[in-house]
Amino acid sequence: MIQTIPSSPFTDQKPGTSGLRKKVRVFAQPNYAENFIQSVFDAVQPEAGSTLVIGGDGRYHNRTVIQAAIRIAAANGYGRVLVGQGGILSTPAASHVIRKYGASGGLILSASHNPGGPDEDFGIKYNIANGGPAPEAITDAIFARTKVIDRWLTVEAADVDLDTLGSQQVAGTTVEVIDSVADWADLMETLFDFPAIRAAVAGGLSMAFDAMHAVTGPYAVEVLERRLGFRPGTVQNGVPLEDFGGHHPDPNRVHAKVLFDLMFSPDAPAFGAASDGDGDRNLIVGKGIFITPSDSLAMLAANAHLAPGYAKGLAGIARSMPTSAAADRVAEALGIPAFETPTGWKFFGTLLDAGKATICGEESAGTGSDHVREKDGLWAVLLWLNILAARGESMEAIARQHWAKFGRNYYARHDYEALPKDDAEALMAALEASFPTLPGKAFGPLTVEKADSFAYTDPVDGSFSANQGLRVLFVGGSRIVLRLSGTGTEGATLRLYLERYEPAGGTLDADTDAMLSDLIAAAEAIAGIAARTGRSAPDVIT
Ligand code: G16
Repeated sequence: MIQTIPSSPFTDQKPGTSGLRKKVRVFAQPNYAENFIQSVFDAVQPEAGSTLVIGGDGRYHNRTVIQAAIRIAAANGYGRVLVGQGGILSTPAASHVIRKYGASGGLILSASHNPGGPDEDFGIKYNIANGGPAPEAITDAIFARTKVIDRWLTVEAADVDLDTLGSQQVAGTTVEVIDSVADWADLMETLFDFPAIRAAVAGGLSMAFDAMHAVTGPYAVEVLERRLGFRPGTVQNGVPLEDFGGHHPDPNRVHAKVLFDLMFSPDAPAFGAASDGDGDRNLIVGKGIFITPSDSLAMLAANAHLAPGYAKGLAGIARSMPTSAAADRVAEALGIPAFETPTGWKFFGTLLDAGKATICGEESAGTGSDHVREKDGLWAVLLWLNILAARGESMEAIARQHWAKFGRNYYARHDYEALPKDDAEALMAALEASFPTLPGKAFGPLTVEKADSFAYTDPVDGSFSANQGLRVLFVGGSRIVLRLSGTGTEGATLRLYLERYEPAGGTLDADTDAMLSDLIAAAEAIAGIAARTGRSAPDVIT
């Protein structure tokens, strides 16, 4: 029996870079999550009997929202709901499950790398039938619906047992609790040379993986320890916890400090990696060498043919605008197209679907390929392992050879977190207003060539997205980019991206901070971050 629950709109349900992310206490308000989920279904209007996938990263509030979502899905005519066991599905695994079982879409419950717990963050994201995040046309329609919604639908039914594999009925809808890991792990075996990696492991290839008490623990234990033979204990912090053990599950040098310190110690294994809350991001660090996400994308693309799944070559490489241009040089050398999209994995979806790009990546530690429609943290780890096994060289040797051939894009991102929203917006507005005066101006040794606000026309479907970040490009190829994050839940986060290119034969072995110091000074002179925000230093440098 379908129940209609009267409700009224919330004004703050605009999806950001990757779905709706808010504090748990916001999501826990009566009708809040229900309104949003109903708005999704109202916007996408699933055909009766469609399949929906539901899974999350296991954070606090996951199970509560999953139970509500199952009932709302049943009331909205879904015929089948696939849920990961324990409510767990990593974001890339959810993408694969949507594709594999022909679902019309999925709800992914995660706030990614943001902390979890009663006072921390939660999120809901809708993915479409290709397995990827809903494009802007759909998120705009969902937002429009949230502004006028006056009811949500549910059914009277007991909670589903999320921990036992198998089928249950909820008011005529079949709910299948599926193994969270198996489908995705099997997919990995089709892409990578597991026997070669196993042989390298038996021959002494060592690694450390920090699952950050987030969703990738079970996935990493399955592929790294069980299927590839890394010693038990290779996966650290492998049990998903509702509060991630009180840490930020953000795989960077600040929040994965223990792994970082290990990799720069005499006891370092050959390879170190970490993943984030929902398993789509990756951190890659070799013994004594950090590989920036932008460089990792470029190096993976340059070596991907060594893995069976990519042996026939790549159709193209796509990166988000703030990501360094390192991958573009690889694309050029391979004679394949390079695409520059706005920030947000959703912008890669059309390129992947059209077969125009095979590998995509972002500076925010996301890398992936056409095997799913999300970035995939452990996929990047496995491709690196495949490359290490095939080349038999160290991470450092591979990185140095790459820079010697392609040149090096020195790169850093400075984040200023929890700024008052008005201040951050005023800073961006003033910066943009100054753009007409900038070309030709010198800041230390740097001269501005061009300054603009990045806009994008999708080459596949023609959709247009404006205001995707402010860029100041200098003569010689260096640049700064400023944007406001679309994933934070507190005030505004200002991101300053810094990039300097040194061609092959140039200074390839210098300290990144030193190489970027002129750009940092220019950014301050141009955008006045310290002056306007009162912050003398960024909160996080990645
Ligand atoms: C999400 C998006 C990414 C984006 C990142 C950072 O990642 O999927 O495409 O690069 O946010 O976005 P922003 O700079 O707006 O905070 P995730 O891992 O948080 O889902």
